[in-house]
Amino acid sequence: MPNPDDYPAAGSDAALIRRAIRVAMDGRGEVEPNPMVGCVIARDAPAGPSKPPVIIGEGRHVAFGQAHAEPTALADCREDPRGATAYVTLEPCCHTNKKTPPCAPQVIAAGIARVVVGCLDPNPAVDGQGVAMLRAAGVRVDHAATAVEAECRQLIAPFIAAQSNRPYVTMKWAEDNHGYVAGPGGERATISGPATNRLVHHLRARSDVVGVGAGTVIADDPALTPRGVPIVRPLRRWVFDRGLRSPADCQLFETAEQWPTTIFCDASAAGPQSRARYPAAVKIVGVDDFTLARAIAAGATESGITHVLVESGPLLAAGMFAENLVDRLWVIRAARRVGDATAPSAAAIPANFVRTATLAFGDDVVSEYLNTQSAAFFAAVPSADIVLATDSDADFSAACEG
Ligand code: AOF
Ligand code: ZN
Repeated sequence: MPNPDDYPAAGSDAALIRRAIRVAMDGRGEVEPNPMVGCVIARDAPAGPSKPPVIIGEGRHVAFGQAHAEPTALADCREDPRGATAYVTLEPCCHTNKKTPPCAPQVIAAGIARVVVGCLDPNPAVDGQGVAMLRAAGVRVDHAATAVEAECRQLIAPFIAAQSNRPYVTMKWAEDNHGYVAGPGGERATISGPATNRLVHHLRARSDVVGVGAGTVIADDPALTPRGVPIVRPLRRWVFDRGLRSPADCQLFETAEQWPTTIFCDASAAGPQSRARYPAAVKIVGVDDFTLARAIAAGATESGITHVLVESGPLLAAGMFAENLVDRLWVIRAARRVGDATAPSAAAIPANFVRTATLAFGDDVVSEYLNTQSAAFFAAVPSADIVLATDSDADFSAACEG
C-alpha cells in the first residue's frame, strides 16, 4: 500500500513537482523522441509561507520540435513571474544547435527566483549544466526529494533508455478468466471488449513500432494499425520470425506500402529466394545468431524509435521475458471464458515485475506492471498511458501496489 509520507501536503515542493509530472503526461505520443516535461510556476501565498503556494502558470513540452515546458509555462502566467518558483520535472536545457532556444536563459530572463528540478537531463549536452547556468545567474536551485526524483525519471524512462541506444519495450496480451489467450485449439478469438480495444489502439498510435511473433501472424492475420483514435506519429510494424515462417498473403504485408513493415529472421533464412516470396515493400532483415535482443537492436538503428509495443502470444512473451527485454507489461483480463484445455495459456509473469495499476474497462481489467530489473526502472508508479486512460473513462481501482 502507498506510504502516507509519499503524499505530502498540497503545495509542498513534492506536490508541485507531481502536478508538473501530470501536466507533462498530456504530451505522451507527441513529444517523442524527446522526453515528456512539465513545468508549474507558483509563488508564496499572500498569507505567508504556511499557506500553499499559488500556481500562476503551467505548461508542458508541447510536441517534438515545438516549445519546451518552461517557455510554455512562462507564457501561461497570469501575472508577472518575477520572484516566483518554477517546478520543472527535468532540468532546464542550456544547449544550442537544436530545434528550440535553450530554456535556462529564458527562466533567468523572466526573473524566476528559485527552480525546483525534478531530475537532471540525461542528455550529455545538458546533464547538470542547466542547473549550473541557473546558479551562476543567481537563481536558487533545489533538487526534488529522492522519491520524487525517481518518479520524474520514470516519466522519461524511454528517453533514458534511448541514451543507451535502446527502445523502451511495452509488452501486452489479453487473457480470458482462466488465463487462456486464444480459443480452443489456438483459434483466433475475441477476448477483450471494445473499451479496452480502444485503449490498445491509443497505445499503438503513441508507439513507434508494433511488434508480433510469427505465431500471431499465422494464427490471427492481424493488421496492427491504430484505428478509431488520432494518429499522432508514424507507426511501423515488426515481425519476429526466426525461421521466416510468415505467410506472404496476410494483412500486414499487403499494407506494407502504407505502414512500413519489417520481418526479422535468422540470417540463414534471409536468402534471396525467401525474400522473393514477400511483397517488395516488406523489409527483411537477417539477424546473425538470431535473438530477440539482436532483432530489436537491429530495428532500433532507425532514428526516432523510442517506444516498441509488442503484442505477444505466449511463446514470444516467454522469449521476451527470458531475454529480460520487457520494460513494461500490460495484461488485459477479460471476465468471460474463451479458451479450453486445448487453448494456449498466457506466459507466467516473472517475480521481478511490480504491479503499478489496475483499471476496470467495461468487463475487462487492465493491469500494468513494471520490470524492476530493467535499466529504465526508477519508481513503481502508473505510466502516462495509464494515467491518461484513468483520467478519461476508466474506473481506476488501485495504483502503486507493492
Ligand atoms: C527542457 N524542457 O520541455 C524539454 C527538454 O530539439 P529541442 O530544442 O526540442 O531540444 C531537445 C532536448 O532538450 C532534449 O534532448 C532534452 O535534452 C531537452 N528537453 N528540456 O528544458 C523541455 N523537452
Ligand atoms: Zn528546454
